[in-house]
Amino acid sequence: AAPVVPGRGNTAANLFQWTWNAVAAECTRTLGPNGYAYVQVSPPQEHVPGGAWWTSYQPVSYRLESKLGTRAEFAAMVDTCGDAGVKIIADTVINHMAGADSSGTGSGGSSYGVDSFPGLYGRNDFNDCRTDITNYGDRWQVQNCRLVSLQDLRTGSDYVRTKIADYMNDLIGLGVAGFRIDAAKHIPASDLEAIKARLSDPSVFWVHEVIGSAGEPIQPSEYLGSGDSHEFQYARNLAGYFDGNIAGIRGISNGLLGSDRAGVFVDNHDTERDTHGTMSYKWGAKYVLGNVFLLGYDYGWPTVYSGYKFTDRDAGAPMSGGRVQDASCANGAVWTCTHDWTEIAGMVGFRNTVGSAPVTRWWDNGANAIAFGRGDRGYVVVNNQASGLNQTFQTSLPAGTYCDVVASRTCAETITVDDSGRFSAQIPQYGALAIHVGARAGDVPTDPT
Ligand code: AAO
Repeated sequence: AAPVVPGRGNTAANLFQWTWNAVAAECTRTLGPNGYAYVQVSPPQEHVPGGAWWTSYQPVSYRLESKLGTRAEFAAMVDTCGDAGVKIIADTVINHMAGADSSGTGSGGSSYGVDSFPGLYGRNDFNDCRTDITNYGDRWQVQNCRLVSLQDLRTGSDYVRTKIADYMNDLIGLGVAGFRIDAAKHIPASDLEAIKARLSDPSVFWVHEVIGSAGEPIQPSEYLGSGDSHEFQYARNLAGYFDGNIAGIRGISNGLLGSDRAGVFVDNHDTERDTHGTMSYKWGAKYVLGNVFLLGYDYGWPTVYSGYKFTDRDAGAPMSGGRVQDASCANGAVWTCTHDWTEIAGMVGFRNTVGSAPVTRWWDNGANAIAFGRGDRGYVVVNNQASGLNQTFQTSLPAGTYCDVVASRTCAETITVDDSGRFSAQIPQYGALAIHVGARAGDVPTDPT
């Protein structure tokens, strides 16, 4: 898991395709106040031109000049977010460069083409296999051939390792605290370990994007030598429970990575678009409940995904003049702003308060409603039913009047826990409730200003 920041936990928000200026503003406006410890940003390096979101995943050079902002803007974002208590995790694309199907001028003015990244990489810096991966059952092919025609870097070479380490060291020098390693499955684990050893801070946090899939030879567990791995099966399991019934959701992590090594999310930018059997914002109320569970339960290191609305899989965020327009949560027609939904912001605070307290006092109705405590620190109820739930719950909480942090930010709804730790509540259909010792009536302002 990403290192815990005292008083703030380690929850991350992933602001997909947000510009550096917009991320900076959001750190101050919502991410810091909501209690996030990290924000994952889209790849910052120079990339191929075009309006699709995925140009971010075709590097042209390691200059920090992109549709998301300039180097100076990136540096300013790191500082502004740092002041708000939020550290940066950079999505880094180091498996490959641009696709072999295009050539031209990148977002920072560098020219590029097949085997040609002047001053950086030439033909010898790419693997000899020059065809596309067709069989994920073939380890050699997955790690030596091209992922969707992307020119595959020879990460076994000293020179390529140095260039990648230089890039990551540049980001560390700017204050970046962690990295998502894109397409890690396509790089031998030993190459990644060798690259990490060259960093100015070899203990910096890494999480590998390795889409675990039954029957494939390369699995997320193989990468634990250089960091954590994302656990895609968690997201698939989560969707399966919420689509069916959640009474058995305590088994969600059976057979998965250990909790301390698993990066978990309800969705990410790939899974919300491609067929992965996961939830997305298009699921509505169940998606909110999935996020409540993600943040309330004690498995894995959670990242809340926040992107933009789309119908066309390839469509990028709105652009003007070669740059993505600054995201704004006021523009709800475009940006989902999941990270600032009342329920989710409330659960980030919940997670920060309960910390590592174990799951206790489990309750379920054998169908589609569950509840559990986190030691004597908090209690959550999730009702995945099309009807309301009226129930009395036994908690380990001290008696008192608590704010339902899912219902409001202003303690507009309270829950009274009696001397024996019980409370009764009515939870709406497809609704949730969460209380914790960090938000009792009187603790939080009831006036939003
Ligand atoms: C674009 C165009 C291409 C063009 C290329 C070059 O779309 O037509 O050839 O440019 O000009 C993103 C986009 C791509 C885009 C690319 C470059 O998604 O559309 O290509 O940028 O601009 C594999 C990798 C995984 C990768 C994923 C997309 O293993 O690393 O494909 N994700 C990352 C990023 C992603 C990005 C890249 C990598 C490239 O997050 O956004 O691509 O930088 C199975 C395998 C997986 C495999 C998937 C998809 O997964 O196990 O390893 O992921 O297939 O091929 C169930 C199954 C599971 C299956 C999954 C998905 O969950 O259990 O096994 O479904 O089907």
